[in-house]
Amino acid sequence: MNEAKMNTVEAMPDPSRRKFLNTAAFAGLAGAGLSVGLSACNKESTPAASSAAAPAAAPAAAPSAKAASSGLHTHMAPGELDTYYGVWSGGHSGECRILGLPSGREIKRIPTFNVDCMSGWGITNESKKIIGTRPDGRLKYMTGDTHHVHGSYKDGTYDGKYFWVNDKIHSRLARIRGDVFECDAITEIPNIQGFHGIFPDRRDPVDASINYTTRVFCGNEFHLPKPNDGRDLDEPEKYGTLFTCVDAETMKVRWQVKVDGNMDLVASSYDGRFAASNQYNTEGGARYEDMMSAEMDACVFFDVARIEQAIKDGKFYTVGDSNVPVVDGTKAANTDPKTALTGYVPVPKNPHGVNATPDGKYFICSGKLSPTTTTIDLAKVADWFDGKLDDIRKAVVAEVEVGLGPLHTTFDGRGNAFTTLFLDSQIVKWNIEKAIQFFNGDKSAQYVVDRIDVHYQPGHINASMGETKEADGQFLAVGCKFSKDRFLPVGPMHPENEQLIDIRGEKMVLLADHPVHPEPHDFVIVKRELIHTKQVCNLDDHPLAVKDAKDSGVFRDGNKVTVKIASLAPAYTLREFTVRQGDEVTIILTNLDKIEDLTHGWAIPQYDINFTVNPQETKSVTFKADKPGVFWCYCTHFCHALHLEMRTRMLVEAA
Ligand SMILES: [Cu+2]
Repeated sequence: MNEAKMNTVEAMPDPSRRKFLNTAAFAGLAGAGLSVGLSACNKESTPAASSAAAPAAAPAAAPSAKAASSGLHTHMAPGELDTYYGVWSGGHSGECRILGLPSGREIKRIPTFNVDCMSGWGITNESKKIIGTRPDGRLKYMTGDTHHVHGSYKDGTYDGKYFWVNDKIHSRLARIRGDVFECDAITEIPNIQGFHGIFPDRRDPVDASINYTTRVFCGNEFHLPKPNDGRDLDEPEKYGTLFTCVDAETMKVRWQVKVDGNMDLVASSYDGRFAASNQYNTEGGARYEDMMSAEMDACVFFDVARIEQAIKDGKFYTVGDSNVPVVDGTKAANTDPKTALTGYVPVPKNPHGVNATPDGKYFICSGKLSPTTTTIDLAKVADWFDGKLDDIRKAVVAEVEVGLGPLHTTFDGRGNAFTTLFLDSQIVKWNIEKAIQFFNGDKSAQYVVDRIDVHYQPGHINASMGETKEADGQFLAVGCKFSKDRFLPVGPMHPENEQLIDIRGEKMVLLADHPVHPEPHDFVIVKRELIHTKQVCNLDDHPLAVKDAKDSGVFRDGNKVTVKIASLAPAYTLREFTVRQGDEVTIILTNLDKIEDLTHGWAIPQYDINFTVNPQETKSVTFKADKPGVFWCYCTHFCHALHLEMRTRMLVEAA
């Protein structure tokens, strides 16, 4: 597998900094007795020291604390706006975030799979309907784990319409509207666990006139019994994984494909023909030790048009009580390329990450447990599916060593790739065409262009517009999983460190560290011209809107009481309202203010209610008035000089 030899242009980095490397990262692997694939270019044998460091007094300056000056404008003067939006996941916080870049300032949090008491997400009826409820009205899930954020495309670049993010815990896909940066739909995918990577398609594989996103592809890591209803509990050989396609507009699950192994990250081709996912655990192991014996796993390609034709032809089955059509995409069932729905391109070893180059030619997989990146030529993959290439492995046009623990790759649009090296705590910049030359036998081809230390243990990486054909090669952000000594110590929980790197020149320049609340996984960087937001809501978007102050009042139907209220700074339209103990109360609050940035809040003490309403927005809550007494409902969001006076008495008469 290692035709290539390490090809380095730079000496070892500052050894004083290296002492922070590989403690946590290597400790886990060493504990598992693993040395797989990690020897080829191990330049330093840092012992697996305990990550429990000495008590954290305020540290001296971190080893490479000197600010780099590359000329890239990252410090926004007061009032100055950023030139890019960063759309960030928030990991097991369950949320998403919007950053301004290149400053790195966090502008907004988007509650998604979490409950957020600022906005009322998970508290209002409208948000509960999106998240999903149990028969008793409680939220179906209170937790979520967002990993991957990707935007909708038109003509190979972002159209700013939607962003999608996965929830790994409960196998859900959420959609975020690009015009308000709020979640508007969540879909739970049936019969899978460990829903990991996602990627939207970039154009339609069948209808050439559709040059925008209509599908979102979803990878699936964990093997499960099918269906997972108590059968086959400890018979892992009967478990399986399903690759899923969700409709971008309706958010309904369109189809699933049974596959071998675990599907991790996802990419889609610019021509719309292929989706692909890096696959590990070819072994199909249910136990940790069983997942790493094979030297080769795969990058699995899905021929989207063929899959959809097979479903039209009735060649599908369903699983359990799901009515989603499932086709067989296992390797054994797809041996004839001319009819194959899937193609398994062998890649070493437990690969992680698959990324499409901005020119649309290649997908790049990282080795994770192999120090290599694998460059796959999409035209050759198409040749295999068309019966013109005898061995799909021949679609690999480069497989070169780049460093230890390669995970994710981004691009500058000038032919260079930037790959995170988790174990080396570095980013390696390498030239794709030179790597192909080197792999073809030209051992003088210097494909590694530069390396830079990051702090510490990087996961995802993305360059400005790097996932589009408009990759502009200005800067990249890298999500470092450990911040260690980079920020003031705040106790045992450390933030993560998002670092910003100038990639305009030959050499990368580290520009900034930013602490982030754990734990963002992935992000995209979108130039601001592509995002068009609405700053004031539309009154007509909510059917229950209280459109006129005169419509306010208390409306009783048996023990169901609807309280209609409007807010108009600095007062609510009702000064007080009365309900009875035992009533089911629905409060509908419309913010009639039309001025941008004039948001109001609504909190009810002891009833555990708080939410905000933006200008011209309507939200509602429903609760049982189970406690008699006086409850001052007040505005929680500063709105006016008389904000503190903005309140209403809820009188609950004892039964
Ligand atoms: Cu107010």
